[in-house]
Amino acid sequence: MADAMWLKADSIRAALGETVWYLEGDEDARTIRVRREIVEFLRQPLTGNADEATVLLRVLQTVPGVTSPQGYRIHDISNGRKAIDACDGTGLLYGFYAYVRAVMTGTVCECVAEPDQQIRMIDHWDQIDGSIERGYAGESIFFGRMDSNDHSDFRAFPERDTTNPFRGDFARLESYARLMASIGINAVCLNNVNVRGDATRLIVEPFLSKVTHIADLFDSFGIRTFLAINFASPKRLGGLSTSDPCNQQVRAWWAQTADAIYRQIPAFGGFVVKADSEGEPGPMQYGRTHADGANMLGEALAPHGGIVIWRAFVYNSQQDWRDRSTDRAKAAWNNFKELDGLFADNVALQVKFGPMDFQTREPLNPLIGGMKHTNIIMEFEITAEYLGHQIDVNYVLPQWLTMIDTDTMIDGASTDNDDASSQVKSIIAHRGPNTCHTGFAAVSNVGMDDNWTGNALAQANLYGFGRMCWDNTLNAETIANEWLAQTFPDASEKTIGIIRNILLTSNAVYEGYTAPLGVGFMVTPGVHYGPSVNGYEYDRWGTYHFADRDGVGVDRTQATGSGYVAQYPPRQAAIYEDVNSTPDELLLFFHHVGYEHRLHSGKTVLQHIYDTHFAGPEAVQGYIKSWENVRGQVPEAVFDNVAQRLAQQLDNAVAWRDQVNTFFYRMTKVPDEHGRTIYP
Ligand code: GCW
Repeated sequence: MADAMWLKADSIRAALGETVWYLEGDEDARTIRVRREIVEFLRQPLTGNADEATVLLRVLQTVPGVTSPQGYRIHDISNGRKAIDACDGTGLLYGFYAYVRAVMTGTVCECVAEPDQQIRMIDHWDQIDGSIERGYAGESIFFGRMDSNDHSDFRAFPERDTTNPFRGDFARLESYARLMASIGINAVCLNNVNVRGDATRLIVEPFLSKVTHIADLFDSFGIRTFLAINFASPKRLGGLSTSDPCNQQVRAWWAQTADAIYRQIPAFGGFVVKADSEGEPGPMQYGRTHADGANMLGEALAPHGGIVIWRAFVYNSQQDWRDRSTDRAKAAWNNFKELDGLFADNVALQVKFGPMDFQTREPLNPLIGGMKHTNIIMEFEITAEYLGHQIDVNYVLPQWLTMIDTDTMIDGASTDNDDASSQVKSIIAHRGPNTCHTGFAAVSNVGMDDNWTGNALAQANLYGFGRMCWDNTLNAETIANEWLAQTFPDASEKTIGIIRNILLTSNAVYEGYTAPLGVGFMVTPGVHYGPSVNGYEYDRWGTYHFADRDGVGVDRTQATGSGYVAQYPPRQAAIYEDVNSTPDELLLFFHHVGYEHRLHSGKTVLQHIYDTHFAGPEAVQGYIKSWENVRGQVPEAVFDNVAQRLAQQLDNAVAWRDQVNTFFYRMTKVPDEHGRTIYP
């Protein structure tokens, strides 16, 4: 039986006490869902008489302060009785979960709430064989055989039924949809953006009918279902001789395909597209632009209100390390900047937060802020591809929140970092041509594992992503506290404090013992777990650190380097151009410096590397010790799971420490100032 994550019906019921609910509103899918949540999920009394109720849920024509169908107001009416009011069933649903959260976290108060980001999306990289690209928590919750999750090697089922790749575990999917709706997620893409083989057929029958069942369920939770598509579908599925986006037959094929999808799934969200990227087909094969490709799909979806989410993760993945003229970091800008303003209103460009690829530390992708006339969705990765595979504990909210608070410094905005108008979160929410089609998306970290996320503590990132999308002002500690209170409702303050401390320090610890100072990619190639300092150094992916006996880092300045810095607005570019004003944590991303170079911290680069790599395993040992103190305080399965992962994490941190320290010691022959062991 899968753990309920942060919504535990028994605990919620106990906390709600003698609540009697009353529900008034049109019987749309969301209102019906609220009714079912009360009656079936919480098993609480629902009365037909408003006077008998202690909590009233009402869909009203107007609600003071509420302007969006997603918004709600919670307020006292009389004698401790509460009302949750909304103008739409969707807002009512969010208000219901907000009320539950408030009760569980002891924060019930009067409030009016509306989401800060319009699109709050989870992207699954799930494959129809049940495996998940970059998944670390078992098989897909959507695809695969009902009984297959015990086998990590899906190839053990050569006879898998390819006519029905769906797992069909609707109890699991309902729990998942509930969890997502409770944190405000309103869009989910079911399948991997690398759409290969039979996955291409998800948009047509017979698979489409199966998608319909999932989409209907999700719709009742206010979640729109998206599918990732293969750009070459007209050729591969439609039997056409081309997939050229300017070809009339191709356009007609997409229009008919969209019509057929919407006949089945009126609330279908649209398509997610990875095109001309890492070997996937796209419009450039036909000499067309990304805008041609995206707009052609936009045209097919527009009559139905659907949107195209076009990914900006496009770069030359066949680079030659000998060629120093190319810099992968420049690729997204070079591919997309000139298309700004050319995308249709119902197209959003999905841009990874950094210019490379979800590393532990990257600067902001300059397209965010740089694309002024394009709807932008900022992409995060909850699944811990480069962040420890949900083996190493890594609560990443502190870093995500720093990113969305970053001042893009566009449009000559003041140097005041609080200038909301040029902050990332504000740019995304307010600057696209159609702000309904902007927001945040993140790659899912869930699977069929009992605890959903491999490491139970990794649930906090999923929870935190949703909360961050809804309310851009929350801080990492508040989010952690919310998650802890709901996930461990019976734990003592001391236990909560221990886990909170692990969570809040974990991201810095992980960053510290992996690739230093923003240089990135010292991971084992392919799997991306564990150290391999030179693993990607001579590879084709454009991921180099250029360490030699004198120094390390990538010169991306205009003066002497790749010129990437010039993609930023002048004020930001000036900061990164100068080695002295570049923040320490990004130093090696922007500059190639000597090992003796002094950081703002006062340490040399080399000593910093030694120190953070010695500190990593020590911190993990500290986690292991303090985790011992929560034995008996959290469910045994959680205790064992985290204890086992921490032991693995220690091995990993030690491997990183020794390989990275030895690498730099061999380069420099300079010992650690504190005489700690570095293997020669
Ligand atoms: O970093 C890469 C990942 C791929 C992923 C790709 C992408 C889905 O290693 O696994 O493919 O990013 O974002 O498209």
